[in-house]
This record gives sequence, C-alpha cells and structure tokens, in this order.
Amino acid sequence: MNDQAGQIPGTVAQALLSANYLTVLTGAGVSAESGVPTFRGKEGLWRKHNPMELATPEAFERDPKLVWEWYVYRRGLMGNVHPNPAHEAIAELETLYPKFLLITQNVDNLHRRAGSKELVELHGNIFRVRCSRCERKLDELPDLNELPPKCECGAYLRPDVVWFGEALPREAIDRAFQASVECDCMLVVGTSAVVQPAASLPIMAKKGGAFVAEINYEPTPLSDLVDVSILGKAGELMSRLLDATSKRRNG
Ligand code: BV8
Ligand code: ZN
Repeated sequence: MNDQAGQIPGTVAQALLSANYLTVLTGAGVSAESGVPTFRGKEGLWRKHNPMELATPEAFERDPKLVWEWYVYRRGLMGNVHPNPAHEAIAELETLYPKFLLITQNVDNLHRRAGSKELVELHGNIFRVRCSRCERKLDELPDLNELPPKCECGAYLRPDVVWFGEALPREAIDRAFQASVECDCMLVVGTSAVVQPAASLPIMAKKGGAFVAEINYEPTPLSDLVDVSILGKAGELMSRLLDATSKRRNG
C-alpha cells in the first residue's frame, strides 16, 4: 500500500506507539542528505567506474591499488560529512523501545557517530581494515603512501567491508535474521532493496507478523509488499516519525 508523499499515516504512528521490538533497516539513502553519494545514484560514479565493478574480490585481485584509491577517496568523503537528522532520529528511536536493533547496509560509520548503539553493520565498516589472508584486523589505517598497504604477514590489507560475491559476517546476518522475524515493527529507510540478503529482511519481518513501513525517495521492489510505503526524504520523514512516537517518549 502506498501513501501520499511526506505524510505519516496513522497506521504507522499507531504501530510505532504500540511496538515493543522495533527494527530499522537502512541503506545508502539514509546518508544521502549528509552528502554521501548513494551506491546506485548517478553521483556514485568515481573516475567513470561503477561501484558495482569495484566492490568485488575480482577487482581487488586485478587492481588492488585502484580499489584502494577508491576506498581512500570514499573514506576521505565519509570522514568529512556528518550524521543528518535521519541518523539522529534513528539513534533517538533506539532509546524509546525495550528491544531495538538497527541493521545497516552502510559502511560509512554515520549511524555510530549519531549515537546508535544496538547496531549491526551487514556490509562492514569502511574505517576498519583487515588482512586479506590472516585474521588481523586494524582500526587504524597504516600510512597510505604505499598502496595497497601490506599486513605484517606480507599479504595485502583490505577494507573490512563485504564485497559482492562475499559472504556477510555470520554473527551480523544471524542477528539480523533473528531480529527481523522477532520484531513487531520494522522501518526500512533509504534502500533500493536490490542487494541480497539484506533486501529479504523486510519480507522475513512481514512473514513474522511485523508491521513494515518503507521510507524512501522513490518506489522500490518492496513498496507493494510492505504495509505502508512513504515517499520522501529520510531526514524529514524520520524526524516526523520520531515526533509521531513523542507520546511514548514522554512516558
Ligand atoms: C552474498 C559494501 C553469498 C562494499 C556492499 C542475483 C540475484 C540475487 C542476488 C544476487 C544475484 N547475483 C548476485 C547476488 C548476490 C549479491 C546481490 O545481491 N547482488 C545484487 C546487486 C543483485 N549479494 C552479494 O554478493 C552479497 N553476498 O550474497 O554472498 C555467499 C554466501 C556464501 C558464500 C559466498 C557468497 C554481498 C552484498 C554486499 C555488497 N557490498 N557494500 C562497499 O560499500 O564498498 S552493498 C552496497 O549496496 C552498499 O552497502 C549499499 O548500502 C548497498 C545497498 O544499496 P542501497 O543501500 O540500497 O543503496 P542504493 O544506492 O542502491 O539505493 C539508495 C536508495 O535510497 C534509493 O532507493 C534512493 O531512492 C533512496 N534515496 C536517495 N536519497 C534519499 C533516499 N531515500 C530517502 N531519502 C533520501 N534523501
Ligand atoms: Zn596478514
């Protein structure tokens, strides 16, 4: 069911007021208003490369230096932007529910910076680095004069993100699956709902009996499958959704 752009339907406000276990699934659209290019939007291209080509183990195998240059560019971009009202509203929503989980596909660290704590990063985090061979993980980047950087074991270091064709971190996806089937309300914010297995989580939530609302700038393959699809910008709509739960906030 679709709804007119920008309004918060009473069914959504009611579901948010009565929910005990709220999950939020986010994609690149939630960071768009912070100035982070979305994955499939036209602004997502870099030196004419399509992110879909670069975010793969094959691209890293073929040209690790080029892939590292793309990630250094994105780290720089993401390091210079700030959480927007959508991230802030989601961090505030977390404090209103006895059970809450934020499941993000984003690697930009903006939800953590906005204060979200109960968070699963399905596709990793661009500010973490790991070895492409041994188990070593680093929070700090070694100096990037020489790209790609190497691990002490001699293998290349790589961004600690999940590339296309790679399995998601077991613990992350198990936690996301479990929360999706157990929650009684799920908000799906700013995702084109094409990347699997993330795009299946709202369907799992629906099957588990949850009320599922989509907040997105444009319709997606989910729009006709969820209870309500609200078209508009995440920053404004998430702030309105937070207000719609204000009664809950005031106890
Ligand atoms: C796996 C990290 C198996 C890297 C990312 C055929 C059919 C089905 C599946 C597949 C298939 N072929 C291959 C697959 C699997 C593949 C997949 O799903 N491909 C798709 C494209 C068809 N999936 C995988 O490979 C996954 N792994 O399946 O493993 C396996 C199992 C065992 C052993 C081995 C393997 C791994 C997927 C993870 C890929 N990594 N990112 C990096 O970032 O560098 S995914 C990447 O896309 C980002 O994380 C991004 O978040 C994510 C999803 O995209 P969105 O977030 O939705 O962003 P997008 O730009 O698409 O859309 C933005 C939306 O926001 C738009 O709708 C727009 O309208 C809206 N918007 C914009 N502005 C606003 C807004 N909304 C509100 N307000 C605004 N202001
Ligand atoms: Zn190593």
